[in-house]
Formats: sequence, structure tokens, C-alpha cells
Amino acid sequence: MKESPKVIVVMPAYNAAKTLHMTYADLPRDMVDLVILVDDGSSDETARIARELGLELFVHHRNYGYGANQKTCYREALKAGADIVVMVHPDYQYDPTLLPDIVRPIREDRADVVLGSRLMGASPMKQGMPWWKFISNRFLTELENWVFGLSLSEYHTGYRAFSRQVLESVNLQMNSDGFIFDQEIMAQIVDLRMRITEVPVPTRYFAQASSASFTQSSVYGLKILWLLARYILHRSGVAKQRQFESLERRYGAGAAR
Ligand SMILES: Nc1nc2c(ncn2[C@@H]2O[C@H](COP(=O)(O)OP(=O)(O)O)[C@@H](O)[C@H]2O)c(=O)[nH]1
Ligand SMILES: [Mg+2]
Repeated sequence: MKESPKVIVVMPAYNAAKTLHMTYADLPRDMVDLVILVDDGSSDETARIARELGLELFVHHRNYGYGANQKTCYREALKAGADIVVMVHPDYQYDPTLLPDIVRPIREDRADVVLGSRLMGASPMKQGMPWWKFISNRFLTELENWVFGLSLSEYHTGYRAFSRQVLESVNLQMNSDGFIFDQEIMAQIVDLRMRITEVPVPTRYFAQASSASFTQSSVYGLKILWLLARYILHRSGVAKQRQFESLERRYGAGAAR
């Protein structure tokens, strides 16, 4: 890693007008070279506020979804020359002041991907996570750990940092435009044997911080099961999935390492 890597924060935004200001104000600006916000066709003032704050703004002309939003975020961050890309949700759910902790393992070349985990510290339920989200998070995490052969504390966080190499290697375009994107990129990263580290972050739950209903979360859970099934088929060689294969020859099954 370079002496002073270029750190770019990306914010996938959808109706984040009420929380964008707070989120941006808490970012340790001396550590961040650029903040990119992608507005996914919000119906509120998100774009106007982003412009006022002087963020690098990209606007989808309609709502394409959370995954599509991240695709634009990473494309633009790479284009802008990022060495490290940190996703920070503009809904103020994850504490932006912890950015140095999230970036450090990549700067020190101890990791390629860093996840801010809400399940490493104090009880997430005491901090407001609904009990059914907590239980399904635990269950899916154990299942994903088993399939991926890892021992992470959660896969469902939206606070993530990636090295440039990761984002150049995974086949982002083959991923979903919806919320399952977050799990698909993890499966790709695991298949490429990238180094994943976790750092503890507190959980915050309030009206604007979370919109996923019980039904949406259940559908999400089922989509994860389907993803894991496809991953097992891929990994065992029964049915290779292009989605999980690296775009870079250095990584994955064909790599000479
Ligand atoms: N719901 C939704 N969120 C989006 C979309 N595009 C980007 N996002 C952002 O994705 C983040 C996660 O959504 P959220 O409802 O907070 O999910 P949760 O915190 O996991 O319950 C938020 O910061 C949104 O601003 C979209 O199309 N739909
Ligand atoms: Mg949220």
C-alpha cells in the first residue's frame, strides 16, 4: 500500500435528506480525499443537500436499487483514482467518526476488505436492533460462515472498506441491483481468497436508519439461501458460476500463486 493512499468515501443514497448533513459532518475530513454521493432517484432533497455540501454527486434518473447504486459508487470511485473505498450509508446508521478504524487494516496491508461489525461489541438488541433482525442475522451469519469457511460475526453490515484491487477484481456488473448485492460481493471476495477483517462498530436504530420491513427481510433471507446454494455448486465444481470468477487473472481458481 502507498505511503498516503487515496481514500474515497462513497454514499449510496436514497431519500437521505434528513440524515445526510449529520453523516457528512461526522466524517473525519482530514482522512478523506473525496466524498462521492450517488442519489438513486430520491424524491426528497438529497441531491440538493449533497450539492450544497460540495459532494461529488451522481444522480440516477430513477430508483434502480441499492445494488445498482453501489455499482455506480464503485465505478466512480475507481475512476477518481481511489486506493481505498469506504461505503458509508448516508442514513447515519453507522458512526462516520470510526472511519480511521475501518481504513487502518487496509492501510497497514493486513486486509483487503474491512467490515464494521455491529455484533462484536455491546448487545445490538440493547442498542435498538429489532429482535427478529438480530435472530435472522445470527442464523444467516452462522450459515454463511459454514459455507464460506470463515468465522465472521456478521455479513449484513453496510459499513465496509475495500482496497482498489478488490473492486477491480470482482465482477460487480454480474451482481444484483437490489439489497442482495451486499452478500454477492462477499461471496465473490471469499472465492477470490481476499483477506477480510472486522472492526467493532455500534448499532444505531431509529426511524430513518432502517426501512427494511419483516417481509422484505424474509425475502432477503431466502435470496441469501439461494446465493449460498449457487456458491456451493460453484465451489464444488458441479456448476461453475461466472459471477464468482475474478476479472483479474491473479485471483481465484486459475491464479498462479
Ligand atoms: N431502501 C433503499 N435504500 C437505498 C436504495 N439505494 C440506496 N439506498 C441506501 O441504502 C442504505 C440501506 O438502506 P436501509 O433502508 O437503511 O437498510 P437497513 O439499514 O439495512 O435496514 C440507505 O443508506 C439508503 O440510503 C434503494 O433503492 N432503496
Ligand atoms: Mg440503514
